[in-house]
This record gives sequence, C-alpha cells and structure tokens, in this order.
Amino acid sequence: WFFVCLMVETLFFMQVVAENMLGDKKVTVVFVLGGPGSGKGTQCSNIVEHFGFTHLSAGDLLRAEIKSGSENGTMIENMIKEGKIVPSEVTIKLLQQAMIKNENDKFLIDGFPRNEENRAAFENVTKISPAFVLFFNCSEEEMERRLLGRNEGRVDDNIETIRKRFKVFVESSLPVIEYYDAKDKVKKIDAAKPIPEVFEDVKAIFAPYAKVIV
Ligand code: UP5
Ligand code: MG
Repeated sequence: WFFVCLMVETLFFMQVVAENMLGDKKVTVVFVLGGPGSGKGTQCSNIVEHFGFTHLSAGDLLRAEIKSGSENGTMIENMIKEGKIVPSEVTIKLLQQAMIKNENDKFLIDGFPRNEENRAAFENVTKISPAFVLFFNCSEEEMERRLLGRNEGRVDDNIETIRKRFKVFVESSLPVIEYYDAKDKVKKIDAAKPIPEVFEDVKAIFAPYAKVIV
C-alpha cells in the first residue's frame, strides 16, 4: 500500500508540476477575448507597454501565415473571408511556436480560443490554462462602426463578413467566456468607452503584474 500511495502521489505531483510549463519555462497566459472590433489589439498594445507581456494575436499569426505562402495559406484566407474559425491544430501550432521562440514568460493570447473545441484542444496539447480571461464587452452597433472605420485593408472588414463574424462570436465564442466565468476566471471590461478610459480599467486588473523596477 505504501508504494501504491507513493506512486499515486508522485504521479499527481508530476501533473501539477507539468502545468503551465513550456519546455523548462513556467508561463503566465492571459486570454484576451471580445467581439470583433471590441478593442482587443488596441488594449493589448497598452498592456505590453506597461506590464511587459508579449502580445500574440491569433488573427495576426494566421494573417502572417497567409503572407508567408504556407501550404495552409489559401484555406486560412478563405476561412477568414467567411468569418469562420480555422481548425484548432493550425492556430495552436502557431501560438505554441510563437511562445517557444519568445524569451518572455508572460503572454497575452488575443482572439483565441474562439470555440469550445479551440479551448479544449489548447489545454490538452499545451497543458496551459489561463491565469484569467480579459473580456471586452461592447455592443455590435459600436463594434460595427469601429470595424467599418478601421481602413487597414482587412479582407474581413466589410459589412457582410462583419455580420458573419458577429454571429460566430455569439454562437461559438461566448460559450467559451461562459465556461471560464463558471470557473471565476473572467474579468469583464466595459469596452464601449473611449480608449484611455478602457485602459484605466485594464490597468487595475493588471496591477499585480506590474514590471518590477530594480
Ligand atoms: N478602437 C479600439 N478601441 C476603441 C475604443 N475604445 N473606442 C473607439 N475606437 C476604438 O480595434 C478595432 C478598431 O476600433 C480600430 O480602428 C481601433 O483603433 C478602434 P482593435 O483593437 O483592432 O479591435 P479587435 O478587437 O482587435 O478587433 P479584430 O477585428 O482584430 O477582432 P477579431 O476578433 O474579429 O479579429 P482577429 O484578428 O482576432 O480574427 C480574424 C479572423 O481570423 C476570425 O474572424 C477568424 O476567421 C480567424 N481566426 C481564427 O480562425 N482562429 C483564431 O484563433 C483567431 C482568428
Ligand atoms: Mg485584433
């Protein structure tokens, strides 16, 4: 019995130790979620500047993959044009590679996970669970106005695709936020306010992660 107990305890310990490890690095991950145009990218830039996180936008990684001429490029581009969610294995691989390549141990993962399957696959593959989820809450009317005024030449910033993105967000992404909310991990922000005001609320949440000045 002693040995059985010892084995069980060792296995349990190993699992605890393995959590949130990326190679030999222990990482802190924050998922930044919210509807299309809610301001995820904008606020992530501010967080990077003030709190020393590395920003990984899943959408930006996928768009870079299209540009690089990868074999998945055409498939990814077609999904983005339709506002559909790219298969988990593609996005997870890009996120994992980006985290390994970077020396930092604090990451903002922006725009992922977008559905339950994304979420479960990420946890299974990486064994990383988020410290918390930052959720930018904003009305569709305001998000639509922002996206139509963005002018960055994104293939998905047209009214037809925007409507599809909103539908996918409500049907597939909101359940992910509900999942984490049930675990008390969601920090909800009123994202309809002007950029500096939203950042004031964001700052309060990230205060415990402030850069230590030596
Ligand atoms: N703006 C920002 N904040 C403002 C504020 N408070 N007041 C007024 N204006 C504000 O902001 C959008 C615009 O609004 C900007 O012009 C900004 O200045 C202004 P931004 O910060 O860019 O908003 P963001 O939430 O980042 O909007 P984005 O369009 O990037 O969100 P999406 O979630 O739609 O886009 P993403 O790039 O994450 O994904 C695109 C597509 O890729 C998806 O639809 C999907 O097809 C695919 N995808 C996957 O398949 N899987 C993934 O995991 C990720 C993406
Ligand atoms: Mg963005």
